[in-house]
Amino acid sequence: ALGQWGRWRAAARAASPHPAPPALPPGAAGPRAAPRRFWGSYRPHVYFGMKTRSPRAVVTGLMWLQQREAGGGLRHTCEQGDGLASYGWLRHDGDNFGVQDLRDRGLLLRTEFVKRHGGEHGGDWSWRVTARPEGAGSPASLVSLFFYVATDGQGTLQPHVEDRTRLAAVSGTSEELGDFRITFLRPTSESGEGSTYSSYHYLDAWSPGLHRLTDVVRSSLSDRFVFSPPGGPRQRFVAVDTFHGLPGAAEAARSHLLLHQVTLRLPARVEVTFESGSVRDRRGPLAGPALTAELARHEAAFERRFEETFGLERKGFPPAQRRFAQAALSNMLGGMGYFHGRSLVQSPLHEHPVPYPETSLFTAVPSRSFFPRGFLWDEGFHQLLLARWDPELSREVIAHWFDLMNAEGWIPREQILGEEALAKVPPEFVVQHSETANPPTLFLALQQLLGTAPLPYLRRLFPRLRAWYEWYNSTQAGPLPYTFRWRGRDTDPERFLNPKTLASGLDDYPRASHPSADERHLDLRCWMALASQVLAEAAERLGEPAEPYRHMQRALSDSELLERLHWAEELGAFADYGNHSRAVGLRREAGRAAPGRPPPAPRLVRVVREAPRPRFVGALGYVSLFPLLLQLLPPDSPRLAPLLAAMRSEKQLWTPFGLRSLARDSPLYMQRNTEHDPPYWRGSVWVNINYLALRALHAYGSLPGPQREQAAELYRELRHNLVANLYRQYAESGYLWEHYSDSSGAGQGSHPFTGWSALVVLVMAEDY
Ligand code: 6A9
Repeated sequence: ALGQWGRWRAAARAASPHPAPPALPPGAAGPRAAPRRFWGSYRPHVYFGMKTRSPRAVVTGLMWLQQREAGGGLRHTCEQGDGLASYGWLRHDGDNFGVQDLRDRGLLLRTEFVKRHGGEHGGDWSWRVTARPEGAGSPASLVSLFFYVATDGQGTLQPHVEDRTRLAAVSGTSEELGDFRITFLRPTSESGEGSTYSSYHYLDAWSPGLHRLTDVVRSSLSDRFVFSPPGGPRQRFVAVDTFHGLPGAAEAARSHLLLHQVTLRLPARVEVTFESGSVRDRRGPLAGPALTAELARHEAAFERRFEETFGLERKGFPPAQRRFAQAALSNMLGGMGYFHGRSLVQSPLHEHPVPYPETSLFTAVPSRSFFPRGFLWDEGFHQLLLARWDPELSREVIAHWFDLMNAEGWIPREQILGEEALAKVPPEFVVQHSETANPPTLFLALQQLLGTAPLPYLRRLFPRLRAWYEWYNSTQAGPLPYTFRWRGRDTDPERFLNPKTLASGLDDYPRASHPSADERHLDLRCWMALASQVLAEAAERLGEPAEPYRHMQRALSDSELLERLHWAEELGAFADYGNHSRAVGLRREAGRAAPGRPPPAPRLVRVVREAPRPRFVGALGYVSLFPLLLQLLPPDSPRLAPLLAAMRSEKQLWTPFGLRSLARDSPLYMQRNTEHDPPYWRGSVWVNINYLALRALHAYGSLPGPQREQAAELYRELRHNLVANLYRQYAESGYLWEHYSDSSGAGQGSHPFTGWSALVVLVMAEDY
């Protein structure tokens, strides 16, 4: 019906930017408008590195190698496979400084940075890396530290080499940095005194891009070197030698890499200074005692600000638990990245995915190792925490996200921007579908920020808020008025026990067994109630018409309508509705052997033992709680009592570690979805939803109503369980995790995961 021209136009809109003026004025992230935030640890996917907030930034980074591992074990990008016992920022203020510990088989590395503002290009900074043996590690072990600087398609670098092998400094210039100089100081003892015998090597090479830096360095290593300190034992070791190009790399060189390798025995300390050419009144290098003093000053300020913001000492948390909370916040701040590139977008009208316009994104990330990139609904949760620490930072991140919007009002869910981000994603996950949503949690963050956000900021943002809201209303509408439906469920129902709903963020959480246009999804409806409320409040602050949003908010929180559409009497809870069978299973089916070949492994296929029909979906879990989670139920709602009972029942959602995602007595509890797909949102404890539950219980526990006591009691117990388990797992495993086992409390999935799991800080602070 659209016709060729209409189809072409619609398809073009999927990959064109929204016409409203950007929420972030041009240049707002740059060195002139925001000099204090120009440089930062904005490379969350590497263990230690910095860059500027510019599209093709010059980057700096660290790699290391324990020489006993003979050529293997070169550490650079955060990889779970490296098996580090722990790593993460312990203190990081998001602006000026950070302190990180990394534990790698007997080696403890502490990485610190401090910035010093001045000039017109983001000022100076210094690094300090302290290496010492720990546990089974021995002082005799030989360690190499590799400090590098690399360009990304613009800028020039000039090596300054001493004694033929020691890269003492790099001078350079780039579009946004002007002239600069990086100096690699000579190693000292751990306390900064004296000097330590070391061997020096350097590499000057060209890489196809930043995503190949590890390969360039690894392929340049040679084991022909001998470490021979005067009077000490000699030891063979590997060092960068000559680079002969990457096998099979036909790509043009884009990245100039200069790398300084220092090889030494532990313990030792190495410092690096970055000095900007436009800083005129420098009082001397930011190194040695001056650096120690600056670090101490920032640490003290951080401690004070942390206590002022979250009050954990006041609340009686012991020092170890406060350090845990500081680490959770700090790794979220230290995990912020600045990304630049183009998404790949598939619209239903396009035959092939098309590249989205070039965009930049300043965002936190869920996990530095496994998902070091932006995720839309994760970000709303991240900003709940960051808005407490630095509301201005939060507003900026939110503006970045809204500027990713296309002409239709859609914001892509997963942001894979630039070659480094792309290198971490398997091809089947790259394409973003322009009819697929993700929970609009940015409204959750905005709800908190609205009251204090400056009006000019809100005014710029508002047209985009409205467009986003309208996009959900028009593209995710359900079959009946005031109902909603996630688009983009898995299309091949035979392959899955229950076709996934990635759009909802709850991936494999059970929905109607047979996806259809007749579904109504409760969680999305509740998100839209929240969105309506935030739109109404924003409109009122700006003097824009708010009544349409208020009307929608009233309709979506109307108890009678909610009951009619979503109360499942047989479940005793709220539920989705759709074409659903209560009896599906996976059956092992032997594959047919081809002549002369061994029989293929049996595979799991779905069997449907009861014909599906339109009905409520019999799954009790996070989705059933949404009217409570988002506080749409009035405190005197008769439905509060059964929901609280389901939460508190150990047969259903209660565990000693938090609320599990799906009731233990639910048919798909802990069921695999395919032979390759273990249960994910089918039992595990997830911190983001537990946070919402605590927030709601806290509210219901303080409002007059028949459930007040019960809610307050649940609140205390749940808060205790969640905090105690996350802390215990952190102390035992060294990490915060993506989700937690409902049977043992053990951390599961990717780690470190200081995205929404870091909301534990707000739970400790009871700041909702
Ligand atoms: C897989 C594999 C190196 C899944 O935290 C991000 C998202 C959440 O938004 C979502 O709710 N995670 C949750 O169900 C992780 C998704 C990762 C998808 C990409 C690529 C990488 O292998």
